[in-house]
Amino acid sequence: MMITMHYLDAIDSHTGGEPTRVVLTGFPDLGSGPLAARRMLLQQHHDAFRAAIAAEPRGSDPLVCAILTPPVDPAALTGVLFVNNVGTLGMCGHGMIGLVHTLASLGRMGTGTYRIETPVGLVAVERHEDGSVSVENVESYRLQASIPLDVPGHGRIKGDVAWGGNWFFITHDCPAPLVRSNLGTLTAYAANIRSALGQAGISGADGVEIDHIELQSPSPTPNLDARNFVLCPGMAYDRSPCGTGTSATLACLAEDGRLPPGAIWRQESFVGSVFEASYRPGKRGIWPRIRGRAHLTAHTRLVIDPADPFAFGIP
Ligand code: PYC
Repeated sequence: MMITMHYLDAIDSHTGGEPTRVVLTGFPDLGSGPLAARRMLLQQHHDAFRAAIAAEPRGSDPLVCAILTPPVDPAALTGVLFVNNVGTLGMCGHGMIGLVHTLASLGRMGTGTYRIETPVGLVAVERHEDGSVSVENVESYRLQASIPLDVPGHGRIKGDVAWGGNWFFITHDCPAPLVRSNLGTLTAYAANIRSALGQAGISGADGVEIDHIELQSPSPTPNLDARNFVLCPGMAYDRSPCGTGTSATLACLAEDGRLPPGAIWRQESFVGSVFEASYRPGKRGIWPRIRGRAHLTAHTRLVIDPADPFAFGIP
């Protein structure tokens, strides 16, 4: 139980409109075990701190926080755990771009290639001369292709189950154009898909819940390959084109023979921001590479006041 004010230093940024908060100091110690174990430790013992930094009133629904933790492999620059308003993430593409931009702004990295540990594997990042960042994500693959799903109110749809560092259900069956005026309709539809997946017992590998739903459509913008709408686990939509969702999409495109290795895929987000993506073949699937750009928005000192009834979020 805290009896004095607690402070955490953080830097906020956004990547294609999607916010990231890099927590530099003040988060409870997560030990020195493998990052997957530290993720579990966080879930089991420090969930209140997660809510304090990521959820309202200090955070917001779309915000992803990047908690720095020492790497296991000394060759890696750092370890990172990503959390949001409702829990933890395996990986986060927009968040990784925000993290690299933030560390560069602090002088902790220059241009060139670095490795960063996540609970789902090692990620290679490259900061380019122009300030953009490439992320070579964890190996991504499609688990199930074109599976039918009955969605109440919509009938039978089809979609792919794919891994891009998080689990995705990706469908081209959209109830309305992917434009902002349809936000309510798209959110309700994607939420229905998520419940229908649960009810039908459709999951990622090892029974892990599919907690990200990606709607894909052609982009109305010339020279862009597709536009998406990604519903994140906490019911917010991703303002960025979603790095892990784009990775999962690439895995499906590769398997369908629709995108050759090395070719550029320009993925547009729901708000019009763009990631450039490509891949090299892997053993099980593909190794995706996502390029985007982040911008700083704040240097913040978060305060947790023990007298605040909402110090650890709004229950
Ligand atoms: O960019 O991978 C991503 C992501 C996941 C959730 C929000 N953004």
